[in-house]
Amino acid sequence: MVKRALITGITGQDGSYLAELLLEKGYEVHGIKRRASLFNTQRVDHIYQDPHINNAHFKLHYGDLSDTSNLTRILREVEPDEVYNLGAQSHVAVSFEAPEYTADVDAIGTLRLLEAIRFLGLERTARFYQASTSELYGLVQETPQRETTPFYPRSPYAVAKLYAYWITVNYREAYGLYACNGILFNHESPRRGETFVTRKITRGLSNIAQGLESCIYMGNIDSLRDWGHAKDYVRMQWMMMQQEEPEDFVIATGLQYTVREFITWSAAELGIKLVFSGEGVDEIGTVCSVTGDNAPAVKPGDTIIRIDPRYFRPAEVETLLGDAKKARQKLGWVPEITAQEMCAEMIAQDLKVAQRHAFLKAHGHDVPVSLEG
Ligand code: NDP
Ligand code: GDR
Repeated sequence: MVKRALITGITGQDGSYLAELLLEKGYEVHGIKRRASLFNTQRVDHIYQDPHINNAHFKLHYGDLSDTSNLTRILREVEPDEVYNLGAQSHVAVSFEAPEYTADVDAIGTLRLLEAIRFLGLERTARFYQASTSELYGLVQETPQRETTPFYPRSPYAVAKLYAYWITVNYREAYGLYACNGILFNHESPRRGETFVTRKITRGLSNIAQGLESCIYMGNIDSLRDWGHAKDYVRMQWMMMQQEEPEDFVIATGLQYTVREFITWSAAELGIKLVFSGEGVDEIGTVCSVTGDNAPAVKPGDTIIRIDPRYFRPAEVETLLGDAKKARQKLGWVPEITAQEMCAEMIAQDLKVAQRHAFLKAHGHDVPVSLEG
C-alpha cells in the first residue's frame, strides 16, 4: 500500500525538502498551498507532477490554516496516513507586528487541523507531526535545552507555538492520536526565506560582492543560535512519525554561533575579510582585504555591515543551544551537514543569482534587491 502524506506549509523551506524525501520513499504527497496573486510554488516546482498523467504522486490543494471547512474537506479527500503541520506565520519579528494573525494561524490553525482529524474519525489511522520550535525556550531556563527544559516564550510567535505544542500533547493524551512535537532549533538552507538572518546575510553579501548593493543593515548580531541544515531536520521529522509510540524530540546540532560569526564565514566564502569596530548601534563591519574573483565590486575600507535599531526585537531570544541526545539515542539521528558547510552552500547559490542579476543590470534590466526583514 502506498502511504499518503498531507503537508501544510509545503511551499515553505521545510515543506519542500520533506516533500522530496517522502516522494523518494514512495509516498503519495499532498500539500496545502495558499492562493496568492503571484506564483508561490518555486520551492516545489521541480517535483511538480502533471495531474493529467495517471498515477501522479504529488498533488497541491488550495487551502489555509485559518479555514476550518477547507481543512476538513482536504483531510476527508486525502485521508492521509501522516499529517505534517509545517504551515505557519514563521517569522518571529513579523509576529510582533501581526500578533493576532500569528495566533490564529500558528495556534488555532493547529487546533483546527487536530479537530478536523477527530471530527472525521481519522484519529486512529492518521499520524500527526507538529512543527514546534526552540523559540519555546525563549528566555532560557537551562543550557543546553532539552525536552524537559521549561518553556519561556518571548514573542507572539513563540506564545502561539506554545499553544500548538500543548494542544498536540493534549490530543495525544485525550484521544489516543499518534501526535508528536519536533522541537526544532534553527535550520537553514539555500531555500531559507530571504528575511531570516542567515539568508539575509548570504544574499545581501552576494549582492554587495556583485555591486548590486553597498551595505546590509542588521539587528542584534551578538545573538547566539544553534544552526542546522533543513535537509537533516526533515529526515528527523519523518523518523519521529515511524515510531511505535509518539514522543516529542529536540532536534539540534549542539553547537552555537553568533550572527556576527555567520557574517564572517559568509564574507570569507566570497574572499572578503571583515573587521568589526564600534559598539552597539554604532558597530560597523568594514572590509579589510579582498581575494579571488567573487567580489569584484568590493574594496578594502568599504563599510558593508551597519546596525539598524529597527531590526532589534521588542523582546529578544539571546541564546539557544539544543541537546538532541534523545533523538540520537532513540532514533539514531545525527546531523550530517555543519553550519559552515551550509553557509558555503548558501553563498554558492546566492552568488550565482547575484552574478546573473549583475549581468542583467549591466544590460539595462531591473533586478530585485530588497532586504527588508
Ligand atoms: P517557511 O516560512 O519557509 O514556510 C512556512 C509555510 O507555511 C509556507 O508554505 C507558507 O506559505 C505556509 N503558511 C503561512 N501561513 C499560512 C496559512 N495561513 N495557512 C496555510 N499555510 C500557511 O517556514 P519553514 O519551512 O522554515 O518552517 C516550517 C515550520 O517549522 C513552521 O511552522 C515554522 O514555524 C517551524 N519551525 C521552523 C524552524 C526553522 O528554523 N526553519 C525551526 C523550528 C520550527 P507561503 O509559501 O504561501 O508563504
Ligand atoms: P529566529 O530566526 O528568530 O531565531 O526564528 P531569524 O533568522 O529571524 O533570527 C535569528 C537571530 O538573528 C537576529 N538578527 C536578525 N534577524 C533577522 N531576521 N534580521 C536581521 O536583520 C537580524 N539581525 C540580527 C535575531 O534578532 C535573532 O536573534 C527562526 C524561525 O525560523 C522560526 O520560525 C523558528 O521557530 C526559529 O528560528 C527556531
